[in-house]
Amino acid sequence: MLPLLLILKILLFMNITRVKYNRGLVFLISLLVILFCFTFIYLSNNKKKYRRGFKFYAVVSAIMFADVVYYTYFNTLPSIRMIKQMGQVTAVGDSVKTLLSIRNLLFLLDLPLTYIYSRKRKRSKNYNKYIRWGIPGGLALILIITLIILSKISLFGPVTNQEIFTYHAKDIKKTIMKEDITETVSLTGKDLDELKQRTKLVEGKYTGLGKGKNLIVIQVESLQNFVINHYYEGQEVTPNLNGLIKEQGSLYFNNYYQLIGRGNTSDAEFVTHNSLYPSMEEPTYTQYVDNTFYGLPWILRDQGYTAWALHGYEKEFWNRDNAYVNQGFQRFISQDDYELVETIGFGITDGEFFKQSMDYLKELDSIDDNPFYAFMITLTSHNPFKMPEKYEYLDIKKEHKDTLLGNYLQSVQYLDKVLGEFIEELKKEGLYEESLLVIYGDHFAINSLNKEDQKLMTDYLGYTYDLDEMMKVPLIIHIPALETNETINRVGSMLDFMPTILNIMGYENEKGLMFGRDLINYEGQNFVAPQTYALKGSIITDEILLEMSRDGVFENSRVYNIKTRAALNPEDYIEEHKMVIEEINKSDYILKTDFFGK
Ligand code: GP9
Ligand code: MN
Repeated sequence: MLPLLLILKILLFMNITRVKYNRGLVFLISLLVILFCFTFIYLSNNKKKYRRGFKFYAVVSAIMFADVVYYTYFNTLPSIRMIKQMGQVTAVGDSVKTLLSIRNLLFLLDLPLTYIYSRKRKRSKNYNKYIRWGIPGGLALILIITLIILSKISLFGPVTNQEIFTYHAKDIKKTIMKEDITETVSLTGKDLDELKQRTKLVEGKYTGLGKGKNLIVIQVESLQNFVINHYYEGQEVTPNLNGLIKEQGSLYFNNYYQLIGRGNTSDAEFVTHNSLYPSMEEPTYTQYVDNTFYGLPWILRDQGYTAWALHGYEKEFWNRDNAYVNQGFQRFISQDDYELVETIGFGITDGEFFKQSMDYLKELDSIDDNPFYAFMITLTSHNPFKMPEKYEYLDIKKEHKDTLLGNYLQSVQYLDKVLGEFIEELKKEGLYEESLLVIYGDHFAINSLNKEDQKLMTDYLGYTYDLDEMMKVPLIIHIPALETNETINRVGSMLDFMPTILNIMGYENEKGLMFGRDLINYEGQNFVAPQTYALKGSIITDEILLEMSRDGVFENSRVYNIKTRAALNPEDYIEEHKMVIEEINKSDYILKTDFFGK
């Protein structure tokens, strides 16, 4: 019975993880592995064979469960290296509950019953050695031959990228052998020259307008771009953000994308501050905690600034307390430094966070005559976005009540309200005119890869809710000295933030290297190279989005025109595809070799 149940679970697993290509072969490999393991256990003469069979069954069920939970969130299977990170995922608390759907739990729910069943099973007769060794041996042979054939016909990668047992086996081998380092190209002299050239400050539009001003950057949890200038049933969702965008001195980047890896929110911070690609192996803040960096906080410190980070959650989360040191922050104001007078979800409400942070900003301002950099990370608008009734300001229609969308809009409006109050406080304290104010979203809130959520959003927005809309976050930069306002619609991502803000502030990046571009002055064609949700090799330009196929075969990729949504031929974008992989590899090389530390 257990083999049969496990085979059914494999089918469910393939369904949840959306195995699309070579389904038959993927299934065949899983089947052979399962049959081999069970015949090996059951045909033996071991007294405890049924218990062993159950153990195998339970372990595989648990792995499938962990995989689908991870997949539901990240659209990719986890690496063994993520085990260290499991604490982070569970700490996400409420959001984990939403991930523990009945469908995912099906992998575990039967375990108590199957356990009892296995304990009750009587030992069957002994098998002779031909059966005992012959059957599992034969199956192992078929499995090996199949894998050899697959590699001969170039299907080994595509199949094993999707098949559970071989995926994990490959991953473990890779981790033990530290194989990925060989994947990274080294930087040639030419590459280095090109990057140095790219990193240079080029006088242009708005250069130096913000020189000598304080910098206040607010990274807003789950703030997507679609809520900007958006009305829900006639109700303006973000009146304060919209007001800020219309104000003189504001730049609004409306074609700006998230760029994150395994470290989610913390990678948004990392990429924003360093203009390097995030790691896809572990959260960058963990994997490269000891590296030397030369990002925005450091550059500003060299200009005499004092750099602090403020976030109302546990300081250890995402390893921030350790990582911030080498990121260049001199002080981290974390949960320990706030009075938890009011909490929602994770912890302190954004309202309280902003209120109490004002005192810290004043303290920061009074340190010396030099300007400061304050990096603030909000918390309340985190999945599952459920707000207490008193903070539900929007009238939500029945059909959206208690949906992800309805709850999300409520939490965004709350954020907008308390942010508006914070801006008023900055004005009162005389800080507004003395500071550049930056606001951006860290990553998506509603996952377009989840069928139900995608349908909900598509029905609501009236156009297909796809990866482009999902990954787009707003970026707003307010510059007191700027006498106009502007919406910049060229494509860009968090990778481009540092060059963009350094141009506005007029500071040269003398010791570091930046992979992004100044979104105000760069003249060539820019691009975005995501690695999560859309896998490595994917690219977004002003016109198209290419989503790299999950089986690793470029020809199976999906390309569409972002404006018309028309499907395009991937072959026409092979050069772009190769180029983004090279870019990411070069950036990985910098991380892996601790380039700035040498
Ligand atoms: C926790 C917060 C949330 O400190 O930044 O992280 P997330 O779950 O969005 O990555
Ligand atoms: Mn986040």
